[in-house]
Amino acid sequence: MKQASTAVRLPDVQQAPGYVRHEKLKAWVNEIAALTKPDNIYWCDGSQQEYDRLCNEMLKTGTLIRLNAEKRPESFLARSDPDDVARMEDRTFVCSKNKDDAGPNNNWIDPVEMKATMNRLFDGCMRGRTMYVIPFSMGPLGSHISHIGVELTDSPYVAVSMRVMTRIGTPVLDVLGNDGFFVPCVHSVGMPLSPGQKDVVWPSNKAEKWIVHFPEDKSIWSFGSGYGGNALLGKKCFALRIASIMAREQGWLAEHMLILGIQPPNGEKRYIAAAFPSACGKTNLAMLIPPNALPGWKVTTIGEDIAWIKPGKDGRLYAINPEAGAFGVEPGTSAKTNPNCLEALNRNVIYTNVAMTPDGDVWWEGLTKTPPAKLIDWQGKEWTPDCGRKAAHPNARFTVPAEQIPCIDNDWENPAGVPISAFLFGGRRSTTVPLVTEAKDWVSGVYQAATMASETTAASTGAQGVVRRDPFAMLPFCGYHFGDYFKHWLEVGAKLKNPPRVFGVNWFRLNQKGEFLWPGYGENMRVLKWIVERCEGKAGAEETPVGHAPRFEDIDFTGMDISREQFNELMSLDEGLWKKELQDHDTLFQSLGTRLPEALRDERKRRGASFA
Ligand code: TSX
Ligand code: MN
Repeated sequence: MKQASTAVRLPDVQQAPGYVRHEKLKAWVNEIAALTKPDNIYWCDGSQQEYDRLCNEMLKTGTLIRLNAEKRPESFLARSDPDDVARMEDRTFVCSKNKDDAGPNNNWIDPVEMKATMNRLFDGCMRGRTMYVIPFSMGPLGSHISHIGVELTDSPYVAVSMRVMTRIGTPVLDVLGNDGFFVPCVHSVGMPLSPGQKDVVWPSNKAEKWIVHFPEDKSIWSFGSGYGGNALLGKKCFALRIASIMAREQGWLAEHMLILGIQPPNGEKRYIAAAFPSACGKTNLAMLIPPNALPGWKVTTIGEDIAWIKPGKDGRLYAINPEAGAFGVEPGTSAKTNPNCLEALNRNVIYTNVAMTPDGDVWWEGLTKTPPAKLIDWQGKEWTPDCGRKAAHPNARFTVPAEQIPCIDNDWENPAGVPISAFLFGGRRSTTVPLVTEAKDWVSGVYQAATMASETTAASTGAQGVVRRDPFAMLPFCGYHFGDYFKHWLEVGAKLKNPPRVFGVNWFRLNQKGEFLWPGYGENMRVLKWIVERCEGKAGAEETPVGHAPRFEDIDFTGMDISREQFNELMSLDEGLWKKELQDHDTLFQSLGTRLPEALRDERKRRGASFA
């Protein structure tokens, strides 16, 4: 990045604290300060006192509102600018030297041009504000699977959110040492203040928003947005886009996956990693409560969004959750859909864009069947059930420490990671795709994951039932060409002694009347049980053109009302629909050109032949 044209002598308050020994880090912080020209630089130590102080400052400016101390102790509400409410995929760029390396799955601009743009935008963009220096670890401190980043941001909301979502502060600098590797992350809301100018509660830049990744530098620049994945750069930008690039270079996997533990009544505990596109209830699956009819089965959570997975010396895969908190969607979260999550949310939560009750509690669509008679909506306006507007924004979020999840796994911070027995790939499909299948081998599993898709919901896009391919649920998150990514998956699997088994699931199949054929939620435990027993060689299956599938008698339906006929409908393969499905796979594969691995082209041929 641009060097300060003249040596800038910073006032003493802006010097790095004495305990910072990493010269490259100090030089980079000074370089970015010289470019962005903040009034102050503040190095975060990560302490509770610091968190409390920053929250108190935001209470004064109105960025945060304190919630009812009895009902939601130590919890806050933030209301974002109505134009800054979600990740912006069309403003997200991967700027590799070679355009083809970014692939058709990423927006690309030449890195030289993009760096000029960044230097223009960031010049003086922090005037009137404090620049927070946030050293953070993705993954448990010191784990051989973890990596360190440093985010520079002019948003105190980002600083406190990063403390919940990652491990931050001086312990991270200790691990970093004098010359450790870190991913440099620069973030600005893009709204400098002139002397005397009054701030707004949610500063952002209306005209320009950029979320930019430089694969060769492993650096991240984000401008103009203060929301979620645009601004908390450890999450989607680092832990998925940049990490996926690092993982390919270093022989591991950075995936958009939940990790859950399954403890059978009298058996070995197993860990499963599962990828789902949005609107499939990933957080609900990560915190699933098994039905009473399956006594002794227990589910625990390692993570609900991202998994970093590394081959171990024993030829198995070991996974960590790189995050320390959850940043999840509120609408739809209830005592019915996810009691564990709801319990996690009763203290120490930063709520963003939910509605507030007259007594300072929170509410969102789906929390209760009947909405409260009066609310303040996510934009701070008075709301009544008949007013015709949503009370909470559909993308309203909670930010909560992972340790508050009641079913969090004892090993969720184990630096060695947990061994993965199976991968699950899911999607929301009203037709075509059966409840569950097992791929016959690793290549077939990679094919299944590469061709996975989900139907849009009216809530997510306004359009109902449009099938979108979302390979590995990584479409917005893979930092390089999807063809190379599939090849990397094939190569990682080929080196394993005992690769995890690969399963496909679909909780969302409908009958002719448009009703769900499968009850979902806790009842999904029956599918998980079959999966665990397959891993142990105990459960039966039949061969089908799309993999091994359970027969009615292979799944434990104790205490559940489902007939053989209903099950067969749920599992049925329609030849006409599958021929169309396979053509859709061709369209995806053609878009990847010569970088599509030959093994997947061959698998496509095999599948075509098996339906003929
Ligand atoms: O999260 C869901 N899961 C996974 C749970 C572990 N949802 C919610 C998706 C939106 C985020 C589901 N919705 C699931 C599911 O398994 N299944 C369905 C579909 C469904 C919806 C309502 C019913 C049944 C299925 N209701 C009744 O049967 C009464
Ligand atoms: Mn996600």
